[in-house]
Amino acid sequence: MDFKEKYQNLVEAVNLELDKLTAEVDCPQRAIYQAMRYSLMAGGKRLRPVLAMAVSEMLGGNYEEVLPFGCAIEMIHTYSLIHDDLPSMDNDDYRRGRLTCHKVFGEAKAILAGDALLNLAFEVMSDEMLKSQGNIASKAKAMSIIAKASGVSGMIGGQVIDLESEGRIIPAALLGKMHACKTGALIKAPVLASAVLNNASCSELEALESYAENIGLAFQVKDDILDVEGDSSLMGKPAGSDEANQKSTYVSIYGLDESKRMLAELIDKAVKSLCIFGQNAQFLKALAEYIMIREN
Ligand code: GRG
Repeated sequence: MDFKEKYQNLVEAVNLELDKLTAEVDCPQRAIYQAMRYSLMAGGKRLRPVLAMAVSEMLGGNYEEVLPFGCAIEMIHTYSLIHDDLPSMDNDDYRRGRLTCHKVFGEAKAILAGDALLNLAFEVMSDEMLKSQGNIASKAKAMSIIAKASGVSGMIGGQVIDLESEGRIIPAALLGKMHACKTGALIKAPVLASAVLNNASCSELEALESYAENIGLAFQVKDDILDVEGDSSLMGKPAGSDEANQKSTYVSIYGLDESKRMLAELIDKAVKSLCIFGQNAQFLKALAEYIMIREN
């Protein structure tokens, strides 16, 4: 099976599970399901759950066990997008090819839809623990990895550095820290959570940590490049927003050519990190290459 076909199969499994987990319930508060599903089911790349499932398969597990954790991360990711688009944050009108959640449902419901997705993520993971037979400890560890990656030492922390950096040029080290937290943490989380759920050894964990850190940073460098030279119709949101919001990015600090060189170097490092897994790492290696050439 080629890379695209395999990726698509995993995305379909994620979409089916997300659909089940957010099925609308007939109740007076049903409007919140509509707002949650509007953003969640809008067709993102599903990179984070796909990473969790691919790591599981590489380590000899099946992906069904990690799927709820991957879906929980996708819910957290979607909540961050809804809140990031709000007028008090980036004030964006388009996301995933459609109007942003607050543009359709109003600001109050968009805030609540984001909160509800964050909460649901933890409902899903704690339910998995309650269903568990023998491996409660590894599920608790996976949930802890995901909680920390989403919080003050991860995504929210990165967003705070981002907010405080607007309108000024920040040192390269702070830019690296900001992105490791804001974007990198939620890309590393599915890789490490899945490794823990599959009882990975110390050397496997170390290799996967290096892979995840390199693709996490590469993902952001590519995002900054796309914001300058990407096609808005493919990205589902307008390009040029970083410049409009006076953000420090890899491109604004290092320039376009150097950013592209850094991107290729990060992907090379990520691919090399997986050498201990031999042939079994083929899909994850191809996934790293895809991050470099993606158009959305
Ligand atoms: C508001 C709590 C809070 C956090 C915001 C992650 C984040 C912090 C904001 C998202 C905005 C953004 C453009 C982040 C940089 C890179 C990134 C995470 C892009 C979106 O991820 P993709 O490309 O999106 O995986 P899809 O739609 O494919 O899922």
